[in-house]
Amino acid sequence: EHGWPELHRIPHPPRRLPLLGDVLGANRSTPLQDSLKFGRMLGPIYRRKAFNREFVFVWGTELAADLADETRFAKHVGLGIANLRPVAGDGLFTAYNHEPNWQLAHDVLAPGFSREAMAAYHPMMLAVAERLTDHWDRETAADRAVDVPGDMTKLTLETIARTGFGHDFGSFERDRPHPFITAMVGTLTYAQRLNTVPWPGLLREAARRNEADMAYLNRTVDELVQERRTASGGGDGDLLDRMLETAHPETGERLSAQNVRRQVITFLVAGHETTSGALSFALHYLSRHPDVAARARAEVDRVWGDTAVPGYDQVAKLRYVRRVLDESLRLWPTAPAFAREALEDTVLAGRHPMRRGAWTLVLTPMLHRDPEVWGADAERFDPDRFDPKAVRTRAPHAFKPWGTGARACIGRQFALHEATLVLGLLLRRYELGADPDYRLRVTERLTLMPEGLRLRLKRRQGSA
Ligand code: MNH
Repeated sequence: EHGWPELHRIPHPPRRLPLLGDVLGANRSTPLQDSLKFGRMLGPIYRRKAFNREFVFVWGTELAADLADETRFAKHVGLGIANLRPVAGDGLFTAYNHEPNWQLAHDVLAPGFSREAMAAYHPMMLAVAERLTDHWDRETAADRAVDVPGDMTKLTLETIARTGFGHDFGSFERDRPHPFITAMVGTLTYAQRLNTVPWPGLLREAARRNEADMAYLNRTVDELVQERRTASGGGDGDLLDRMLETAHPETGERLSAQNVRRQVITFLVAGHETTSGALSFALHYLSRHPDVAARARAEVDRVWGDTAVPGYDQVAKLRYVRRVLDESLRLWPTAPAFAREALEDTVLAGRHPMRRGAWTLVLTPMLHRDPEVWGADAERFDPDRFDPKAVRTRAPHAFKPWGTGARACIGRQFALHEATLVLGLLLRRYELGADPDYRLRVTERLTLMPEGLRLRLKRRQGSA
């Protein structure tokens, strides 16, 4: 039961088939980009049918703004996210709103993203960035192009592992991705594929591999926790310390061992995959817009001067670099959708009745291209869309890369600090040369990533 009494008023694709519904002709490996095509064709609210179930999609700004009302709507754990429950259970990202472990873990972990906590992560973020530039210096000296998404994934995995868990995966010392990454990509891809078949039994072979991937993730995490429990010193109040040691300030409750396992997996995955994509898209656009890159680089030179190592406070001062990131997240929000459900019977935007529990998926890449807000040139990359005056005068809730409300991204400041710092360091050190033959292709595994993006770098004169 879909819970939309007037579903017939919501447009759907013209060709519908029994059983298969609207899936035929759809590309199974790019469900999100497929949904964007339907969005362009059908407008700000539409539905698709898959295996006799109706799904409602929304991308109009007015509708998205109404769905942000926390008194009438809340996060819905559905589709791709629900498929991650076997791995991440009631971890922060996949918890149902009513599960007590959500509030408990949220309250215990939120201080891990405070200003003080972030300032303590800063030197570790710098150390990881240095491993990246060492690697890119070597590639560049050998006249090789660099593998942007591959290396951004190494960078962001090492960053969350070090800052959050005091762990080193040694990603930069490996030729192939760490098996943790392979297992993670396996489970994300499997979770996405589950949405493309009428019953999971059709993926028996893939399900077997998924079991093995999940077992590997659990093993890795158990070892990491064991390491900490037997270590003499703690982690100086890092995320793992909080998970293991910190009691809730009011109730005194602690996370159970099983829940810690789920939080560690959640943070290792949520804490790097989307940031890696965001950095990769930003580098793609910087390489394609030399004027933007020059302006951003001039800002870095001006704000950082010749300080060898930028301090914590010098990162947020890179206002234009930050706009480059925002504009990249506008065009390719790397967690490209979030779901909202009605808390009571209500009427969406005064037009679409929803029963309690009915839900819809907000397609952020389309929301971020709504011509009524972003103009007829919404496809164009232009960081000036985020200068303070433009932001002040824009409709609220038109930019939602971090989701919305109580369940919005807890790691937002972490991701922004890390990504701004790294872009600053890279702009200061290299000229970014695009491959003129590269056409942006976006791969999906619930998250988005520019596929096959390589850049040729040149060390800048006098860069330390
Ligand atoms: Mn993050 C939730 C996007 C970086 C940890 N994140 C969300 C949601 C979006 C999102 C969207 C809401 C999903 C939903 O409503 O179903 N997150 C991002 C993006 C980046 C990102 C685009 C980087 C760019 N996220 C990070 C980082 C961390 C992190 C870094 C951790 C260090 N995110 C989370 C967690 C949640 C979340 C945990 C779930 C929060 C909750 O439900 O309480």
